[in-house]
Amino acid sequence: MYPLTMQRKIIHIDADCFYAAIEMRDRPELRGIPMAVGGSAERRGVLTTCNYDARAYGVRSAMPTAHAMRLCPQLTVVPPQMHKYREASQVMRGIFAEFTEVIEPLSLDEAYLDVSEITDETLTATRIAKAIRAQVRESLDITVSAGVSVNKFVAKVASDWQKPDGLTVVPPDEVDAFVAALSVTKIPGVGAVTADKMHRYGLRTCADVRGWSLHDLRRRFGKFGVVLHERARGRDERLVQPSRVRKSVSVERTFSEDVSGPSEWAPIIERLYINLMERIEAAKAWHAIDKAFIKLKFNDFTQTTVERAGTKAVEADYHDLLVEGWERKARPVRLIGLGVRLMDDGDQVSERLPFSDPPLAEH
Ligand code: TTP
Ligand code: MG
Repeated sequence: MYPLTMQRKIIHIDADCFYAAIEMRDRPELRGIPMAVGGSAERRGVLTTCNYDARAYGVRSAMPTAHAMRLCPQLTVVPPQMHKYREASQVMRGIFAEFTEVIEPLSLDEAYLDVSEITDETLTATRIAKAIRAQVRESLDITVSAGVSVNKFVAKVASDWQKPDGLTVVPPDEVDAFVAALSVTKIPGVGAVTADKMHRYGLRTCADVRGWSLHDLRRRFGKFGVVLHERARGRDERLVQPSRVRKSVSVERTFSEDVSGPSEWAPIIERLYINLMERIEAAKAWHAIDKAFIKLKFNDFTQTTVERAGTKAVEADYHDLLVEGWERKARPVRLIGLGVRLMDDGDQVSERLPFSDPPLAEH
């Protein structure tokens, strides 16, 4: 059996006061003053969002505009321009797609990314998050906050941690302590009613929840008790579900020191092959395998790929393909990738493929 102690790397991205940020970008006179996007008070309008200056007055999303005006009489309210927000959202998704195919958008301004597949030593999840933040700022002139951790729950809490314009990384060995101290209200699904109930039982932090057995949590909170039991321990197995069909599954590894060639790489290939099998299994993509492919980057930074159709991705194929690719240059290698291309017809592949369970930590 393959070891299943795989570590995932999940990034959650959420733009800061998204609609308001776009309006401030386009109308500089709105910057630095409390402003909101929404319907007018006279027409019993509601706010979609507001900038952080307005939040200082207690103004919030979904608040009736009339109420917001009482909290902050100088509030400037502008009407929404959805086409602009949709366009900005497209640009953001294009930036995410430069890094991974495994993107699950949650709304126009929010998405999960699974970057576990990227095992390049120079491109850690934290670097990817930094690069995304910088590119969004550059292309759109707005800020996004990002959270990086081992699962969706912790990544999402982390992206909110230092909003606006924040980056919070919770590495694997800090998840336990980070979650222990969290208020239960940070657990998605704990709204005002559940929070009140939990507080009545003395459950304020995730550490408090850990003191309860699964049995007791289920008894008091029903099915949601199972979620509470998991989240309180920083666990969340939910996959990042790409909205687009995957076209390939692959693993790759960059070396800190170049590998001279086939005579040296057998153990590396073996390990990568196991990772690839795990990926395919996690993506439930066995039936859709169409081709096997390899990728090599040489120490002169040129890159080559070799494909073989009509294979079910057996290990011997990869050895052949790697040798074929290597002989094109016969130079030391700085990156090796193994993958499969997937057919885009067939019942299951045309659905959203759940992806991706994590690789063995390859460093
Ligand atoms: P959010 O990400 O929830 O809020 P936000 O981006 O405005 O602020 P934050 O910095 O806290 O992330 O929502 C994204 C956009 O969705 C928001 O700009 C406006 C819209 N929206 C509504 O139209 N109605 C709502 O009730 C909420 C919460 C958001
Ligand atoms: Mg947002």
